[in-house]
Amino acid sequence: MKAAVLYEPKSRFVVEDVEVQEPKHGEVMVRMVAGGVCHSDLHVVKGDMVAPLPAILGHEGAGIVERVGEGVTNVRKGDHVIPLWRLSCGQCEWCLGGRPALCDAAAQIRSTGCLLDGTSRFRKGSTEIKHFAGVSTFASLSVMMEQAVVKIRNDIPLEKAALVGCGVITGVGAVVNAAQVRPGASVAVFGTGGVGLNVIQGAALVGAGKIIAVDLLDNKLECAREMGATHEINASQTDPVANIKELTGGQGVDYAFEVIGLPETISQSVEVLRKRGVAVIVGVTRREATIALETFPMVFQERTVMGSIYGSARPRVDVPALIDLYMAGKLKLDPLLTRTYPLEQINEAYDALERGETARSVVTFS
Ligand code: COD
Ligand code: ZN
Repeated sequence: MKAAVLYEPKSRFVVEDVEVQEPKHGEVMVRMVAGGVCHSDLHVVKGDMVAPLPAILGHEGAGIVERVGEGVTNVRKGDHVIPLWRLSCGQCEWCLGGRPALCDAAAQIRSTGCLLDGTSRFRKGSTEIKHFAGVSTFASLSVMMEQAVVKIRNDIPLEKAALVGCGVITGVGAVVNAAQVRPGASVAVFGTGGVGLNVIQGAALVGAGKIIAVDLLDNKLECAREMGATHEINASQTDPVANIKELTGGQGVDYAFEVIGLPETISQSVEVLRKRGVAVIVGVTRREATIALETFPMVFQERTVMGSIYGSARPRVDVPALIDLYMAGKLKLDPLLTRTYPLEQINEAYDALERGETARSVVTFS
């Protein structure tokens, strides 16, 4: 099968033939149809986020079950599925407590680059190739745990459905599950890429009032308006904090979301809060980064700062529900998918993302 392998940080993807082994007990083999080009993989490419390498990256995608290993009961050959980049074992404290995005087994898979039995299903000659986030969606045939796939209806085009597995659920979920934004509330969103646009879409879905989009690029801000932003600020031309204060009568916003992963924009997202405001950090910085927090307003204005991973979601429930919303015309996926590339052009797809030319693109497999 063909896959995009990253051998070391700060290098390009190598698209090549990789050997894939049969799924073992509790595992499924998925024929990938689309793999989402998300910025988080780029953090690994740049070395800002550490993952065991060499690995087949990709954590967003959609495909069709090709084969199932022994004991698999949730899905069967031919099912359309979305891989979950944080599986939920269903047994740990976090899964049982309704927080499957914090599953302990998912953390193990991510840190080892192996499936739950501690081994990998990918090889290139004598070299073991690791799994990424347990799903490795940049592979024409990928093997993952049964708990890492969710079955979806088969009447949605898979290149659209792919976006739901990361960008959509992460962004919409940050609004709905983490912040629990109230109708009429004011919202600021720092960073309107593939994930930030879905924070905007989530805010629009729950009936937020002002939805203020902040980015450095006008084309991203145009897309933000299409997704439901009511105001746009180009932070390369003006101070976003002063501007947000001005747009809210000097008060600030009820909710601010940081969807970039920079200490300076995380600080800005806290500075723009009004009384009882909540800042939600979605972007991941370099590991050693810290921010300074002005303590007085934390107490006297009762501010909250929180993080959100995977939209603080319950993906098995939320992924099919989001797909139903799209099919009912209530969730936007079409404007998000800017371009489709063959897997062979994955490096070009990431170059375009870095240049800010695409909101979301997917690679497809011939
Ligand atoms: N001010 C305003 N906007 C900025 C600034 C700035 N200083 N710097 C960059 N931006 C804008 C860019 O122009 C771009 O539009 C946007 O920020 C970033 O968008 P993308 O499309 O490059 O990135 P996404 O949306 O695919 O991913 C954003 C994340 C924050 C999710 C990602 O970078 C990240 O931190 N991932 C790690 C966390 C994680 O694992 N999340 C779950 C999987 S995605
Ligand atoms: Zn992602």
